[in-house]
Amino acid sequence: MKLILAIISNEDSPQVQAELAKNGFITTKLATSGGFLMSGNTTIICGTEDEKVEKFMAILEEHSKTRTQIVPSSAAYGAGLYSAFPVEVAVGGATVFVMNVDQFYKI
Ligand code: 2BA
Repeated sequence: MKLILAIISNEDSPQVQAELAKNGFITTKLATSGGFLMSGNTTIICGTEDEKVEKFMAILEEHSKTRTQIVPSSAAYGAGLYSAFPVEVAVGGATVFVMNVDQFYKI
């Protein structure tokens, strides 16, 4: 059995969690924040069978992959960017830890 900790953006969280549930994953969602940007992100905890990790990763690939988005410069201003033109910013992305589980109890 594996324990997966997946840190994803808040924006991707509803879609990722819905898709995981649809595929039979039981998850717990934590409101977290990164130590570097100090902004909110979402950590999903999931205990699952070894053979289902691949499916979990495929769902993350589909729904929280890093991609770029063109935003008006005013939208990027909060991130410390300012330009007279729309700017391209990276959004989404996932940081995933997969750990072996020694014991698992439900009491
Ligand atoms: P990512 O590497 O994609 O990380 C996104 C978020 O995932 C991080 O948010 C953090 O909450 C979590 N995370 C990433 N690696 C981790 C790890 N080894 N252990 C535990 N949690 C981890 P932030 O800390 O706010 O970082 C946001 C983004 O800033 C990072 O994106 C990375 O591109 C950059 N970054 C983070 N630390 C940096 C540093 N010391 N120097 C330069 N850039 C940094």
